[in-house]
Amino acid sequence: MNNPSPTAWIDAETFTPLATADVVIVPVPYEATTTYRKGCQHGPGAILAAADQLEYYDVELGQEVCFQLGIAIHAAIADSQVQPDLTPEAMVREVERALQPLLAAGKFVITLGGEHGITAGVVAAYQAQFSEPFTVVQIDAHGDLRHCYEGSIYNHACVMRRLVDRGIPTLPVAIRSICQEEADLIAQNQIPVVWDHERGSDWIEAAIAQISTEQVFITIDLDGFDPALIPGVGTPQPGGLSWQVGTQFLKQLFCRKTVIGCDVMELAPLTDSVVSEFMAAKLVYKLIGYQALATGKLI
Ligand SMILES: [Mn+2]
Repeated sequence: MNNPSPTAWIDAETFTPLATADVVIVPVPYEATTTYRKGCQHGPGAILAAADQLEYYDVELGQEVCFQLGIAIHAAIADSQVQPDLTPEAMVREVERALQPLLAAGKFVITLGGEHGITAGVVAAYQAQFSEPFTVVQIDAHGDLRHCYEGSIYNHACVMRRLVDRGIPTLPVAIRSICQEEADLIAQNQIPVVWDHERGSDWIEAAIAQISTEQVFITIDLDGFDPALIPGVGTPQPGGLSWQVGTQFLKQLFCRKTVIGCDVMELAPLTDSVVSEFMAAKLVYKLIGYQALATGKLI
């Protein structure tokens, strides 16, 4: 049995060893190109600290998810505090290199950011490992489809463009802030955007029907959720997913598609509120629970 620590489902010191873990959490506390409120380099640490306060028992799944599979915490990579001069381009390569052996070993990896630009390296590692095509489902307030922003093609505002340029199918969800260049690209490439203002009662069904591949990678920019729920993001936007609807969508994705991995990005903790990191930690636990449900690991 790969039981986690009895005192915390997500404790870096007493956790399941990497070799026997089913799920590996990879913290990437990297921040260089964020443009408004800074602080996402502190996101992974805040999520892990908040996770320590969660109940093991998932009320929706009706069991202690963390005892049904082994969860390991990887050492932080591309840490801005350790490597303050690491360029975004070098970071993307470092993330890709670090994830590859984990994916080759069959681990289910959840990457924690850090700025959304990290996803370019994350997805490159999945491309190297998985020969079958996959769709990147993006929960985000912003399109992130600019070719270049503030002089860098690795800016967090460009991350989805990097994936589109590589021919990866994408499904952006809860989008409510783009520029003209992005609107033109969406029209030209016929990217099936689930606009936040157009989400009706049956949007989850319609969204999943737009996914043409069996395999899916999920990238979550936390600003895709309602900023009333997660105010601790760098560039908040009104609107977005509620907790119930967001988790329902994720559950459907896990149960109806083959989710090959996830990342949770852009948490920039506030100094006077722990709501954002607590919600992010619970979201990570839901991702683990849904993966366990979809792969038959729950009792
Ligand atoms: Mn984003």
